[in-house]
Amino acid sequence: MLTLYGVPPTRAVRPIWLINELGLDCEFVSIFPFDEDSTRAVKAINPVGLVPYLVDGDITVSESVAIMLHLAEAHGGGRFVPSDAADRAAMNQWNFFLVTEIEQPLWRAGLHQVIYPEKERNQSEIALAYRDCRRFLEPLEAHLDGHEFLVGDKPTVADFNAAYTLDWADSEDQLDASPNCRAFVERMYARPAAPVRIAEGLAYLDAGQTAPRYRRDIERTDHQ
Ligand SMILES: N[C@@H](CCC(=O)N[C@@H](CS)C(=O)NCC(=O)O)C(=O)O
Repeated sequence: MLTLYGVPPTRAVRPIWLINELGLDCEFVSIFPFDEDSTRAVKAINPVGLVPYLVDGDITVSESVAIMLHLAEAHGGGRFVPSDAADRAAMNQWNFFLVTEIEQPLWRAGLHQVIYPEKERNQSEIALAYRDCRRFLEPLEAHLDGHEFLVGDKPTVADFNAAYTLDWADSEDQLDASPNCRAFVERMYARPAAPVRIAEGLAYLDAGQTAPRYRRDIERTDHQ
């Protein structure tokens, strides 16, 4: 039995997407460390003190992309992780690139926008972080020119990671000069198993609700 701690639209979306795609049975525990009590609760579950966090029998995994890789490798039956060594290296290259060069500047901007105490926030840090993010969107934009997926002709873990990370960039208005990245996000989120997008998930959180796992749940609700 799988248990995933975390809540959309945080980085928990990455493993949720894999769980949806693979049709895995999983218990979801909504937990979001937004105050001292919930931070303590997260620490009690995961010594690293972060969610998302996966419990898979005796195996526990922290770090959203590591959780995705574990899900695909342990439960994917060969889906989403290429067997070819060169393709696997390319997938891992994109996975690390996405979290270190695209996500980290977005996170840095977010820390100075809303997370740090007001007196510690620095507007110039936000501008620099966005500049760093846009610099590394350029090679991704070029790579996606004519490529449906990041590696080969089938989706890998890197594509789900990229779609979430680029949706984050889009929600921060950083994709205006990256039409290929934007089209990629739209394509990936059109998949039936796609999770909630960041803007939609935030709207749920603002309303004090937990977003559904599937984007199509939202579409169904919208049409009711
Ligand atoms: N690199 C981690 C980052 C996860 C992360 O920062 N999670 C936040 C929630 S969105 C958290 O648990 N924060 C707890 C804290 O900072 O105390 C991942 O990708 O899983």
